[in-house]
Amino acid sequence: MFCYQCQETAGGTGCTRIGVCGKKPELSALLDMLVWTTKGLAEVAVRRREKGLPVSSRVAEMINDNLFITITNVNFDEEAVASAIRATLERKLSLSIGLDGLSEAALWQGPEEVWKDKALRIGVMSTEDEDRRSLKELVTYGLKGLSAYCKHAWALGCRDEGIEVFMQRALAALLDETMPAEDLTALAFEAGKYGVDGMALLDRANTSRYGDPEMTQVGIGVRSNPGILISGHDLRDLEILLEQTAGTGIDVYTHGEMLPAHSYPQFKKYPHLAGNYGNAWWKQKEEFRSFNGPILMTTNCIVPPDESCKARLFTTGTVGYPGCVHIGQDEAGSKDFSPLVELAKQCPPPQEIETGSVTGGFAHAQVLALADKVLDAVRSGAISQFVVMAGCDGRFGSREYYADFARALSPDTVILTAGCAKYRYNKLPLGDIGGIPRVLDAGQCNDSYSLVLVALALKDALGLDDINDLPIVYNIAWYEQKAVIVLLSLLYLGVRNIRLGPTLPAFLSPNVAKLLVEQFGIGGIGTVEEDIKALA
Ligand code: FSO
Ligand code: SF4
Repeated sequence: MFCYQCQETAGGTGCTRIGVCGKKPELSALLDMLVWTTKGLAEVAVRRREKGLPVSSRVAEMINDNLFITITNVNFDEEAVASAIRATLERKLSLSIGLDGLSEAALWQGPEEVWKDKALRIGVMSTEDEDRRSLKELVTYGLKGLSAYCKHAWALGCRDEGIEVFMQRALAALLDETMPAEDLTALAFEAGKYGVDGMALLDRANTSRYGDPEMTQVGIGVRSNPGILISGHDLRDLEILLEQTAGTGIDVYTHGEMLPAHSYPQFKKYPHLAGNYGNAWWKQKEEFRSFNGPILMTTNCIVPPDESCKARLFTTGTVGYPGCVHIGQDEAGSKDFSPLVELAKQCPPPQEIETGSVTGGFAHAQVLALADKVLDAVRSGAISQFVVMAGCDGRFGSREYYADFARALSPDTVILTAGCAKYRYNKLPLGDIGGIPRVLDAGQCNDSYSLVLVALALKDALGLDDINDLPIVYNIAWYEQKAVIVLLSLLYLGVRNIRLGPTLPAFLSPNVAKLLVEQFGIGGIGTVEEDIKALA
C-alpha cells in the first residue's frame, strides 16, 4: 500500500505497511481501485456530455459518494468499498456503449479476484514524475474534500450542476498521463474556485433550512437521561435523529464537528438536544466509552473502535466500519434510527467528563450583525489583529502548539476559527474584547467560507483594495482532505502568506512546495514565539 493523503502519514512521508489511521493494505488497495474506477466513470460522463448524451444526477452522486468514501477515516469496511467498486464498474459499462477512444480506467472490467493486484499498478505511485504525481494528488484530495461538502448540501436538496460537471472533468483529466504540470497546477486552482462554490452551496443549504447561526452557549456537561451521541458533519442526519427521538426520553448530544449545530435557530427548538459531549475526533475512543449510549457517525473522522464499543457504534451515509450497524437511506432520503433509540433505552446515561459551556455561532451573519462593534474596535485599536486558526485537530502531540499559540497571542487579538481545530483552544479562558469573544467560532471546517465573507466585508468597510492588507493573519491546521479544498479555496480567493501546520503535506513534492511558497507565501510553522513575532 501507499497512502500519503493526510497529515498523520507514517514518518511524514507515506503509509506503506498499515495506515496510522488504521487502514489495512487490503482496504487501501480497494480504495485505490475505487478512486481509479471513479475517474474512469467520470471520463465516460465527460465523453457522453461531449456527444450530447444524457448524464443523470445519479452518476454525479455515485462519483461524489465514491470520492467521499475514500477520505481519511470515513470507511473502513472492505465489503462496502467493494460494493461501491462493483456498482461503478457496472455503471460505466452501461454508459460507455457507443463511446470510442476511452482510456483503460474507463474501459476496465476485471473480476474481483484481480482487483488487489490491479490496485498495485494504478495507485498513487503509478505516476512516475514526482511533481506531476504531487499535483495530481493535490487535485484529487481537493475533489475528495469538495465531495463531502456537496453530499451535505445535496442531503438538504441544494445542488449546483457546475460543480458536478467540473468534478467529472477534473477527474477525467487526471487520467491523462501527458497533461503537463502547468495544466495540473491550473486545475488545482480551478478546484479552488469550485471549492468556494461548494462551501457557498452548503452554507446556503444549511442556513436556508436551519436559519443563520447565532451566538450560542453550548453546555458541555450531561443530563440524567440516556443519550445518543451524533458525530460528523451531516446536519440533515441530526435533524432526522432529533425528530425520531422527540418524546422518547432520550437526549441527543453532539460530538466533534457536530457542535456548531447548536447555533442554528432550527435546532434550538428540540429540548432534548442536550449539549456537546467531548472534543475533537481523535479523543473519541475514551469519550465514546464514557458516553455509555449509542453513537452515530455521519462522516469522518471515525477511529477504529474498541470491541466493547462496536455494538454501540452506528454508521450512516458514506461511513462504514466492519461489525458496526450501517443505517441506510430510503428512496425518500429518510433514515430509520430506531435501532439507536431502542439501544439507548437500555443504556445508562452518559458519564460527565466536563462541565460548563463553549460559545459558538459566529458564522458570517452573526459577525456581520456585530460589524459596527467590530469595526469600532478595529479603528480604536482595541482589536489589533485577527488570527484565522481554522482547520483540523489531530492526534499528534505537536498540535499542542495551537493551544500554546492561542494562549501566547496578545490580548488585543481575536481568533477566527472553524473546523475541529478549535478544540485545542475553545475551552481556554481567553476572555473578550469589549464583549466580543476572543475566539469567534464560525462552525464546521466548511464554514471557513464564513471567515472569508467576514474578511471581504471588513476589507470593504475599511476601504482596502486587497484582502491581504487587512489585519488578518492565517495560521491553519490541517489533517485530511477537506482541509485541502479549504486551502485551495483560500488561494483562489487571493489569500496569501498562510501558515500551514503542524507539518506541510507529504504529497507536496519539493518543486510543488516551492511553487506554493514563492507564488502564495505558504509556509510551515516554527516555534510559538517565532511565529507570534513573525505574524505580528
Ligand atoms: Fe475535523 Fe475530521 Fe471538519 Fe475534517 S472532524 S478533521 S477537515 O473530518 O472535516 O474538521
Ligand atoms: Fe496513512 Fe493518512 Fe492514508 Fe491513513 S489516510 S493510510 S494515516 S496517509
